[in-house]
Amino acid sequence: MDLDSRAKAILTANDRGGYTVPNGRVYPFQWNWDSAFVALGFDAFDRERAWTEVETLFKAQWDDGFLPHIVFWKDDPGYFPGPSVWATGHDPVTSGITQPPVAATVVRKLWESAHAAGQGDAFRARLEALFPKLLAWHRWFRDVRDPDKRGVVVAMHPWETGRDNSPEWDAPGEPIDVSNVGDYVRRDTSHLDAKMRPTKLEYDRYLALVQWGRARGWDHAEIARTNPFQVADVGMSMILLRANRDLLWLAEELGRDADAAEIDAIIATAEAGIDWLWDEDRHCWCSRDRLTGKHSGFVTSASFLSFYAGLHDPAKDAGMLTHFERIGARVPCLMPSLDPDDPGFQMIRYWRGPVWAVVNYMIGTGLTECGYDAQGERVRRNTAELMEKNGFYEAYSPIDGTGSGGDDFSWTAAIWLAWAR
Ligand code: 9YW
Repeated sequence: MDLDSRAKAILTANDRGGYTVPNGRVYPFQWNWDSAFVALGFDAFDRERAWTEVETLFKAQWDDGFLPHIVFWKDDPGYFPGPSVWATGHDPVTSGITQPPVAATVVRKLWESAHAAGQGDAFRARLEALFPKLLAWHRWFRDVRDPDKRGVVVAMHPWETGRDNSPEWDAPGEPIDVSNVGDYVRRDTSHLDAKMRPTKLEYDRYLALVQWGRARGWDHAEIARTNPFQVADVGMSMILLRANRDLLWLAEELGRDADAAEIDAIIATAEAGIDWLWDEDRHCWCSRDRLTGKHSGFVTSASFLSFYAGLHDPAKDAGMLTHFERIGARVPCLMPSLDPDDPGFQMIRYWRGPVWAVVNYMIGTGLTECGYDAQGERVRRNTAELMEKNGFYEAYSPIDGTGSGGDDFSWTAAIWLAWAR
């Protein structure tokens, strides 16, 4: 079977009727940012189904605008922690944390593609229905995830960042008390080699934070005030800035002037404040602990999302392009999730080395939009090569292309269809 057909077959097989699981065995529920990227893949062959993917995700939105990172439409024993551990009491049952807000950017793409195909009229009502939901989620970020009004996203859990066990969370995670976590049985390491997965200490911290939120009834404002882990994540911050630019574009498209002015103000706050994430010593964008003020000092794949965020600063761009060239000379396949010159770099352990196709899509798109065509094309080509050689894995080694995590992975197949091929 050719790669296009294989990618479509993966999305079709992982479709559970209105939503798509990232991988049937390892991740048997609907994940937030996975679904948004999956919609881009469906859009290459089934426009109707693409819109439904996003609409189903937003059916799980809470009244305050919060959009959960997992929706447990149907229970499944294959994943831990499941709905009873989160105990959010929401219907449908969801987790209590969010994930990187790529949805507005995806919805703009879906809309542009419908429009270009002459189907603008047919999809306009669906865009009009989604718009206020996207805006409500973005307001939620502004109101409960940016306490210092810097225009960044302060993550309350490593899982919230989507880059679960990045070393960026090691030092900020130290104050998390894991002494009362209790016994639990992980499911991930029964599906996958433990060498690929987070360590026991990391999992204890994840669970301690889930227990913290649950003990506070998932009151997001209270959690934001008291949580022992509060990190301004460079990835989410760049992604949200980009998403707000796309939401502004949509507001203008729909003639929603008051909303456009409000989104404009959110963008202005970010443009004025996001420099807080620039680490002058490392000459790099990186995450920063809100509680200690310390920069992580790690060059990660998320560092390269400043282009996608539409930031233009000649000195900072030059700094990032220098890192790009250095890393590009060290590994055949960009973009490793951690700098290969870092002593903690590992070829297959989650978010400490492997390449994720979705992050590459954002990095490559951003570089190309900013006029760095050769760099953007290198990222796209490397992404395609990984899939051509090894199929549609969750992630890949930047050194030899070995697949890691689950195979037949939805968002990887989607990125092939939407961009890499
Ligand atoms: C986990 C589904 C999710 C992604 C995350 C990724 C991983 C879940 O898989 O997290 O339990 O490890 O880190 O970004 O949404 O693909």
